[in-house]
Amino acid sequence: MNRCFHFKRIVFLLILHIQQSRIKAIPPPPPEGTDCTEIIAENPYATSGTYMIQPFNAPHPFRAFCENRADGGWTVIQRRNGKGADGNPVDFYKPWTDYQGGFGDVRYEHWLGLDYMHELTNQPGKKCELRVDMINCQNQKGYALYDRFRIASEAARYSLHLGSYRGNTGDAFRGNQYSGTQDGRPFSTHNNDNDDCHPCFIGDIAFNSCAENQHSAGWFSNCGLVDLNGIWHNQTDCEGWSSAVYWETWSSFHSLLFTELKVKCY
Ligand SMILES: [Ca+2]
Repeated sequence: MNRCFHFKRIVFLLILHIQQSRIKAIPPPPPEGTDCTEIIAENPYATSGTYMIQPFNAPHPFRAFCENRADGGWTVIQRRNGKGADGNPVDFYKPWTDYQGGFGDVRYEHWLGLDYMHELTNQPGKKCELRVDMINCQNQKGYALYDRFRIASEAARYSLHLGSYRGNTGDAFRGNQYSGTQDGRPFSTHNNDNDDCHPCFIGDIAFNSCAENQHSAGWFSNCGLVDLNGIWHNQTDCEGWSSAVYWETWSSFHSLLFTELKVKCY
């Protein structure tokens, strides 16, 4: 009886092994375009949703959320709304490698990844525009547009490069004389500090890292007026947090309920 059981177990493990090798052997789906702008341009009636994209010169295709707007197709690179794939807010206080490779589900709250943002915004012969959509704690909608947007390579620590601004929320990326501009700044996380604080002060409190101080990550100067990767807060509890989702030329005291960063490349 023991031998029979042993034999059945071997057969079971063999079947499991064959099934697992079949699962492993399935290749990733092929790319449907170089980016969402191209996919929507070729099929103007395509629905907003997830697509496989592979920018020119990118080594692998990857999944992204494409938004089909009246003004074209946009590749979403960040979304905050307090709803991850499991219905709970996604933790954005993450280390450098997580920001490089991305986290969250592109259908929900997520960060696409600095490597993908670099590939997307450095395609030969294409220029990219950045759009930031926001909803504040009073349910008002705001937006900011930058006519050129580029994320530099890992060697340049993914620095942010922006063209001219238009919109109804103010040019928070360029900040003011006290905050410094985030345009041209390298990216910082709590374990990779490239900001302009050595140290910075709030009152008489000194700190060296904006990412650590604000439980966030971003293209910090000292520290700047944009902090879209801080802790998300709901509408009943959005006021007065030091770590929150801020676009400070529009909403500096109330955390934003929604943000979406997206790019159109053409
Ligand atoms: Ca620093």
